[in-house]
Amino acid sequence: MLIKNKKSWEISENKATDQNLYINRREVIKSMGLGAGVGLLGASVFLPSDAKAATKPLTYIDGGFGTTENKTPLDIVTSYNNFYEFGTGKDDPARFASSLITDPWTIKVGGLCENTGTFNLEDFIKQHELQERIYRMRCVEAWSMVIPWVGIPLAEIVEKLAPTTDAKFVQFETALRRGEMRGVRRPVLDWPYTEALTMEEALNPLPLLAVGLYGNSLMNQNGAPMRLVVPWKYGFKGIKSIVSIKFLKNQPMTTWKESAPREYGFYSNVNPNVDHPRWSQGSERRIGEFRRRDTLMYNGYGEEVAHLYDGLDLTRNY
Ligand SMILES: Nc1nc2c(c(=O)[nH]1)N[C@H]1C(S)=C(S)[C@@H](COP(=O)(O)O)O[C@H]1N2
Ligand SMILES: [Mo]
Repeated sequence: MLIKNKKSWEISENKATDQNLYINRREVIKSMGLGAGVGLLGASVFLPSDAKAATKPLTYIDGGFGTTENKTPLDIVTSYNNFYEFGTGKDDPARFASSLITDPWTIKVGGLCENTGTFNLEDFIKQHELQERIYRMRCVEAWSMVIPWVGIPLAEIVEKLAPTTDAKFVQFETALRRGEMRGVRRPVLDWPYTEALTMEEALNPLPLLAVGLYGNSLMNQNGAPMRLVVPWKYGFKGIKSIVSIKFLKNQPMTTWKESAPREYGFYSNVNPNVDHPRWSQGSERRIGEFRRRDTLMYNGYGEEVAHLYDGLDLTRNY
């Protein structure tokens, strides 16, 4: 007991030191006026060396989803984010998410499955081999990136947890820590952020529980220590900093659908033919490129997932 306490104290002390170092380096960069060349989007200043300093290298295999497209540079992936728990500005997560304590981290597994319980993240991960998957990510706001994720196929984890035959949906929940997440002090969304997939979607080979990107563990702004990536759906389905996984019989409410049901549906598959009520979904701005790109049906992953939606009316926003 005593040893355990001492250990966790040591960890937080180390973390605090890292954070200060990290902030100081950013201040130095700012004061040197080096920001302009990096701040392509006017987002906060971030150099790849900063990003590396706060993460650790991972061991992984090639997950078989390469790309000929240009990957979005690391400094953009880690500085232009949506993570409303830390504020609604694109640069808020990079500025404020370091306050989230991600070690130790536990995941609660519940609902209709055999292996319910509360697991340490390391125990959860160590039974699996990490894979790199390079996926397009299309935000519902009509911008996109190409990101080399490192993680575990969700299907592998679902199979390990052994859902019962009654389980038709899997629901995820983000941490809710008022002291560590400055954005949750305002009722911007109905916290905690939740998302869900049908069991069929969860068992498809594409969805990834990501623990890293560009070969290193995730930074907090990208959803450390573990977040979902569902490349054929709008980015908001990719819930960050997951603390709970639950198997359900009925379709649960999800955060963005609850917030604006006429604008965001449960499925939210990328579909260039169904516009958002306030903007077109026909094209997108690939961050870092000059010309807009056409948005692809299912974000280009139709071969893998179109069969999941046979019989669904694709002219509607679900
Ligand atoms: N908990 C939580 N998860 C979230 C969000 C959020 O605000 N809170 N934003 C979503 C949205 S809208 C997008 S586009 C992606 C962005 O992921 P990235 O910042 O790692 O690129 O995260 C998604 N996951
Ligand atoms: Mo998004």
